[in-house]
Amino acid sequence: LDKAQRLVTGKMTTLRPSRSITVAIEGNIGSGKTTFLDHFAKTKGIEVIQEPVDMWRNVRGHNTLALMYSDPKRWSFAFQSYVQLTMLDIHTRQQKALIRMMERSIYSAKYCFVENMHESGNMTDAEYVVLTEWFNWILANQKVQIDLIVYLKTSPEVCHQRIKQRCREEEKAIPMDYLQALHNAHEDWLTHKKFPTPAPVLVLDGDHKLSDMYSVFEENRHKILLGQN
Ligand code: DCP
Repeated sequence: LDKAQRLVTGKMTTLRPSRSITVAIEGNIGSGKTTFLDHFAKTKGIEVIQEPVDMWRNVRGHNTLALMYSDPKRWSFAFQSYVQLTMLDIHTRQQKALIRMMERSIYSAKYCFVENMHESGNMTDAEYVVLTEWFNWILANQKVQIDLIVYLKTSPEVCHQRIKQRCREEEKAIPMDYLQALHNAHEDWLTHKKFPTPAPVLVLDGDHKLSDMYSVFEENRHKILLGQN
């Protein structure tokens, strides 16, 4: 609490960081990121930015998410190029509140998804280096600051269950192997530091049932709102 300002309004105590911060929520597909963001969106003074999945589904009439899942070898590069652009757009938008929370980041797009697509043979070496050059240029020339990563660590089996339940059309055929590979990619990056982490990492166990997840979020509220792991 050292750097924090404590604002006491009536019986409510609000914790605020001493400067504006950005918290990125990371974790596998179906790990519970949206639930996390919806929960904190209820707190005043937090700007929540959901992932632009709807933009990926409609790029001037083209559903690039569906194309990527239907033929990953053909479409992974185009899809991830657009993901990288939309993430850059979000990172560089002017912050509207003291605390910004965003779903994923340009970092997980590169270190988890692009790396996985390249390793699995769905992206050629040439496509991979072009995206990597863009990524490196962005990091060198743009402000893509994150102050805390909240990593929702959820087992691939639980993610699979949740994806089946929510029935997003494009994701119907996602196999367990893909979720396992993406889980490993998140672990390699955020636990084993295979790639640089742009901020401290707070790990939350995402395997609890929904009603218990809210307690996990609340137990960690102070750390999250102060940008500490
Ligand atoms: N996706 C992708 N490449 C990225 C980011 C996302 O292929 N760089 C895909 C995976 C999913 C969809 O986009 O099919 C959305 O994935 P997320 O895990 O980012 O979001 P969810 O809505 O699945 O998150 P959660 O269920 O945790 O709320």
